[in-house]
Amino acid sequence: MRRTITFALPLIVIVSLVIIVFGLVQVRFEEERLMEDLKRKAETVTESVSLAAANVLQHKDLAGARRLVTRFQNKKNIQGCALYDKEGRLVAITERFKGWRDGDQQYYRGVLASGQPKDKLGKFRKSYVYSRIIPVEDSRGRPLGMAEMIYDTSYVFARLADFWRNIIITLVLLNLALLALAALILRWLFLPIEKLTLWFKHFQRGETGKPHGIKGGGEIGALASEVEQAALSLQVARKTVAEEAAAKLEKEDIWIESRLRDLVRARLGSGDSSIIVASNREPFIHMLDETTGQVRWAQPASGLVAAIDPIMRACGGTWVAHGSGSGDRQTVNAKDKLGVPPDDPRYILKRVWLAPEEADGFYLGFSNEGLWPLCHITYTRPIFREADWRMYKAVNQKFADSILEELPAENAFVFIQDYHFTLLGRMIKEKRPDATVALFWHIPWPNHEVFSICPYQVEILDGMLGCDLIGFHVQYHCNNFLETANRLLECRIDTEKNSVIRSSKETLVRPFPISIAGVSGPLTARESAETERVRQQYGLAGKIVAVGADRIDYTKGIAERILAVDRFLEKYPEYLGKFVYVQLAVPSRAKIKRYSELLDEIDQLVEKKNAKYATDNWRPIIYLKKYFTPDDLKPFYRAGDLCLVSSLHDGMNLVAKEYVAARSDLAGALILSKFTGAARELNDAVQINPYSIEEFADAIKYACELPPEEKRKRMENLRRQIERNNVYKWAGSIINDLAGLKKE
Ligand code: ADQ
Repeated sequence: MRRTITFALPLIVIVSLVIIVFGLVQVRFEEERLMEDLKRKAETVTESVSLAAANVLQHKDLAGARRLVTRFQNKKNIQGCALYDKEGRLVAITERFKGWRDGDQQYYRGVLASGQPKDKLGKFRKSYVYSRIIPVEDSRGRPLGMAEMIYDTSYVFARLADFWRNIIITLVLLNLALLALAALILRWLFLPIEKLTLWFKHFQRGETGKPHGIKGGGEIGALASEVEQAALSLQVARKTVAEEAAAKLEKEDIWIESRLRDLVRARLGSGDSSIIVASNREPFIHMLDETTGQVRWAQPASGLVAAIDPIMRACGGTWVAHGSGSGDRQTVNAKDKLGVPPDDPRYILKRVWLAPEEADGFYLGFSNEGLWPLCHITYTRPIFREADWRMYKAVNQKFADSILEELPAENAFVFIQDYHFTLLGRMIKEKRPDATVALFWHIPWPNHEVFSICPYQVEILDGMLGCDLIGFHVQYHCNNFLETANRLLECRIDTEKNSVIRSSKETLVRPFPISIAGVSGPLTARESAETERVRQQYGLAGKIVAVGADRIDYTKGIAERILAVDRFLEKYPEYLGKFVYVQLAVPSRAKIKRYSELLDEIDQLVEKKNAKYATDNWRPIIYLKKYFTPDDLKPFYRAGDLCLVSSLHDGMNLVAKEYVAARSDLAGALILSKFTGAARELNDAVQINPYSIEEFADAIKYACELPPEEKRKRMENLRRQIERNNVYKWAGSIINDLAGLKKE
């Protein structure tokens, strides 16, 4: 009933308003018409009475006057007549109006003095009355007195009341009819459509066995039958794809995009939308240009996005992330979703909205002022605020709720990214214990002593152990995690299986070194031209060029790099005028004090070192502080004879891999900090300790002077390593481990 009323309410309001306005106009019109009639009648009657009255008043015939006024006593409509002498005194009045305007001598004298008829609306006892009075004169125009007609106007109001009653009855009947109509439309049209939508929603989530329950023919029955047919075809197609994928998998052994897609279909089963990825950073951000009002999109500078986006492009599915762009809300549908990449949609991005105080507490505060410095050993003190922790928990819950809405009925697979969501695994499992949940930790995991300073250590570890699988980049971080769980939590460690068992729930802990999509093929003419353009634009032609590309973060060792370039030029002056270092750097987390201080520190350092060495046509450091698209970065990588990666601590570091991938010419040398996860795999890089500026400076010289053949060999090995261990293999290994786990 409530739905029917809600549905019919707008119509009822509109119809009622129209009828009421119409009624008001009609009543006003009717009232005016009735009063006009009455006045006309009063005018005629007073005129006719005045002749008889003249006679009676001239002869002071009191009996005649009484007879005259009594003639109006028995009229059907309540009316009366009064006669007055020339002083305005009452001579005779119809019986029922006795007491009429007693004492209102002034009024009568006024009429006598003006010699003009007068009419008036007024009240007599409880009735509304209308009166008309005219002066009576003899044949020579001398005043004899006055004659007055009085009418009870109650019948006018009675007529209007009748009118209103009819309008209200019409209104009630019409609204009842509208309600009945609404109930019929709902019953015959909307309820079946709603039923069908719900059925299809369940079907999409994998509940394919239920009937939709819509019976009967007609348009709705036909629609239901068509939808059922389409759903059936989809079900059959999905099964075929999964079987074909399983068959193909057995044949192939190289990890490429299509192999991963086949693996997902074969192992995770239920179709295109089976993977749900959760991360704080969204893979595509929409920004509103305030001046033009246009919305532009970009891919954020993030190693996580660089790694997961190719996987989602390959497998489809839904990526749930914080919608942080100023144009994000304008580009989603009613369910906060959009297809991405925006120019060629391959998977779904679902945006979760956070209020500024939520984003500050969860992202800037707890995640980046607390957990980030806690896990990176760079001697930046972590800050833990209770208010930030509360926001962190609330935002984890918000993401959990959003993800739970998306989970299919069966074969649900959630892949959580990073330190922003330590509690998410447990929250999802509480509602959907059947879901398979994996967490990948993109940053290092410190030893238990370091981690034990975190005031929320137990909640964090417990939240993470809600997952079925936790992945780190390297075995060393897995060991640190197992040791941390063992020391700080009530649990058992299975050293054979590398797993943690807590309250009879087992969580596997495994190393999965993340990577990029693969290496690029031989240079195209367009790519060579772009590289040349970059060389010309920045005056790099004929110079030895070193490049670095980073989010501006204190873990990346950017300042140490500049100091090393300074020491290199100081120690080996033969390179003055010949060596250029190009630093591409995009600011990040600039609202945090430590990051804004770092921005200033780098600005000043670059300025100081350039001032120290610059000549009229050369400066040693080119600092390009802005965002570059992945395609814009490549010509710089290709122009760089060296790439400098000097992180003080880094989970993996994808820039090192991107540089190697771009060097299909096999030229170029990679200088890589030994404190990156990448250093474990990229053995042919020139490895350095970035804290040792002297060693770093010497490594630059060493790399500059590597014989071309040696460079070539090293680059070949590096590229082979990346080609074999690409991001599809990374994702494939995680999915294989999870699928095995499901069987167990
Ligand atoms: P990040 O700390 O973001 O990633 P990294 O792996 O180096 O670090 O990735 C940075 C990404 O930003 C790269 O894809 C790079 O191309 C891009 N980038 C750098 N400079 C840029 C610029 N000026 N403009 C635009 N883009 C730029 C975290 C961990 C890493 C881990 C990744 C993946 O800290 O250790 O390797 O996740 O797991």
